Amino acid sequence: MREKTLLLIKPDGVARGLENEIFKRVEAAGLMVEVKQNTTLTTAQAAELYQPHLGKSFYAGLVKFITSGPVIATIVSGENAISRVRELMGATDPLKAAAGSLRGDLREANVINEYGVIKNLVHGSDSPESAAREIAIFFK
Ligand code: IDP
Ligand code: MG
Repeated sequence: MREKTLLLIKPDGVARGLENEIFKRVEAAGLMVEVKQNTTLTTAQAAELYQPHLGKSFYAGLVKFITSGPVIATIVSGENAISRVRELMGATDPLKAAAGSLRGDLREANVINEYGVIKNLVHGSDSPESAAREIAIFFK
């Protein structure tokens, strides 16, 4: 099924200048980066993005980190784009992410940041419902 998903390059990915490498890998996988938006999240946008994590011990850190600097929000489309972007990203913990995945190949030595949050470069929607909700945070 042809799908759209939100792929967001987080502040650590932008600060390290990894956007071209990330987009190259997405396109090499046959997916299309339809639109890109350079932005910095407001606290309200961060709260919406991370609404499923409300109540977790690392929630406050998540919001602080994602609003701490510029990000690039994109809509990626293609056949099974949601699961394929998740595969390209790799596991949440970069130390467990497979070789060949973005998080595995591009990880830093220290994977926890000053907010107590796992630094893993990218966010990708995890279901069709999340994709619709998350795309709407950035694209009207
Ligand atoms: P995902 O990004 O692979 O979908 P989620 O479980 O949705 O992972 O978590 C959202 C983000 O929260 C992760 O990308 C990571 O930055 C952070 N995170 C997840 N679990 C932990 C944790 O146990 N400690 C600190 N940060 C975490
Ligand atoms: Mg998630």
